[in-house]
Amino acid sequence: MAEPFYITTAIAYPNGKPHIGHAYEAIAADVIARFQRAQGRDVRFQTGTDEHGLKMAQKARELGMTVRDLCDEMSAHFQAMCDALNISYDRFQRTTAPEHYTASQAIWRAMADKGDLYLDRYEGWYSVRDEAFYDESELVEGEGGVKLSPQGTPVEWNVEESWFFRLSAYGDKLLAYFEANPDFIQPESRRNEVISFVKGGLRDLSVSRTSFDWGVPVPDAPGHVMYVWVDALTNYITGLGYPEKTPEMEKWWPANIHLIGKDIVRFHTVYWPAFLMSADLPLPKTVFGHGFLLHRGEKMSKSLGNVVDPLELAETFGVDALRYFLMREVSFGNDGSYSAKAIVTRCNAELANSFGNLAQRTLSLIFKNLGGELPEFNGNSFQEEINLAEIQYKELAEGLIPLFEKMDFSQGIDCWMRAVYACNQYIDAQAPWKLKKENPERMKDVLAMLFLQLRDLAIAIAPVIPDSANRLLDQMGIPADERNLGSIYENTLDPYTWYERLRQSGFTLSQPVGVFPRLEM
Ligand code: ME8
Repeated sequence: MAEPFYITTAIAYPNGKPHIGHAYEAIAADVIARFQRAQGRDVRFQTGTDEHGLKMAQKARELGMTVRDLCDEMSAHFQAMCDALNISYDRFQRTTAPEHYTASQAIWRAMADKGDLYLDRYEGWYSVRDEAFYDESELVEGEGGVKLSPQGTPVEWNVEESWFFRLSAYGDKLLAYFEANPDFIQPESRRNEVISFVKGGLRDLSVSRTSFDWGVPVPDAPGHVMYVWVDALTNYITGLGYPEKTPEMEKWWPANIHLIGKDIVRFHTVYWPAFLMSADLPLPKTVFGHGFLLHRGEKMSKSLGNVVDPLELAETFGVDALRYFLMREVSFGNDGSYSAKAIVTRCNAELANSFGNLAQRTLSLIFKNLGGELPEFNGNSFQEEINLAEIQYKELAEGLIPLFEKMDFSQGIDCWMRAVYACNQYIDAQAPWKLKKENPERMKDVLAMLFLQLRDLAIAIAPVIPDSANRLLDQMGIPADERNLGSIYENTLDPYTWYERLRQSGFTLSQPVGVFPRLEM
């Protein structure tokens, strides 16, 4: 039975259209999901929208719409973005869905039954933009002495009756959990930040609001809606049928990865685990806080209005070019910068000129010189082939695959590029176009060797650029059920079986069609 692997993204606030930061997170999660599927795991991938809270209510008022209409309109844009970017999600969870009210109220009741909720008065600072409460000591001073949150957003003094969650009781349990599970918070730098935050002492958390009503009603407490983060975090189990003990809950929970941005690590590694402990539910295995995409060194956000439309970028340069660039250029976990020029330069150099050119040269030569018939493979008899096979194994099986498993995508793609370069060096050195006259038997060996390597290169990069890689593999006649990463190991041990099977099946190449167009500025 394939090992289950459950991955989630953060659910975005649909108070505007998605920006490139949202696209980045969805793409990264999709690369992980596709990579894990190609490793033979049974993957469930959930994303969605976070539709409650003051921020949504205020935005709707500003636009003169009902909140529900705003949610419906904007949530559809997020789902459309996922579809346009080829995001292979299994479920899109909206927090205004009826089943989500059931799940949120159930976790609330479980925390209440534990004795972790009590009624008191909240007095303190709140940032609507972050939907977060802050301690006086965390605030920073902005221009003209105004108080700002540590994220640089405005805060307001808030006084209201509120339910509190006994977060203070969970500090030691959380620290013990972090200690026992060193992979829980990634990357390492975020782990250290969280540990020192918890060590500094946790205060009880205000978890209900009475000053507005756009939220999940608190059970048995008229006038109170849940603090938006309580219901938002619960989305990860709503989709599995919580509170019922469903087969989905049994199979997929706890999640393998919550993929989120660095600004919301505290919510996922302190609040959420404490809620789960309180409700007697197991904790997710990993929370990975990725970095921010910066546009000319500036943070992008809907609220600041310097938003880049990811769909425009995808339309201009192609979905796979955008996906490749983001995973290649940004060291995963760190911040990264994007520009149109950088996308064009990177994709032209690596996809069009290196990999695309290798594929086009190899397949065209087989098509033109051999009528599209795959040549018999007698390779591995020459040192050149042995060397190339060794490089490929090192860069893909021992390079890209373990690096992608660790979510080190840029280094993994670096290995892949070295494997591509090695093939290009091989084709240049062997010059099969000359061998046609000089030594046609040798030409066949070289082209067969290149065909073998091309298959592995395409399978290895498919999680990043699924559409282009699959179009190439389609042209090469590689059956869909053979496009898994395990076949890269098998190929090295036994390159003949699949190749002979394909040859014997009578497959012939058609005129190859390039899949990596050169991009223009
Ligand atoms: O935080 N670069 O929603 P959100 C990279 N609803 N990632 C970015 C980014 C950028 N410039 N800007 C935002 C929320 N993100 C909550 C989440 S989860 C239970 C609730 C990331 O719409 C951000 O870090 O503000 C987060 O992971 C996601 O986009 C949604 O952000």
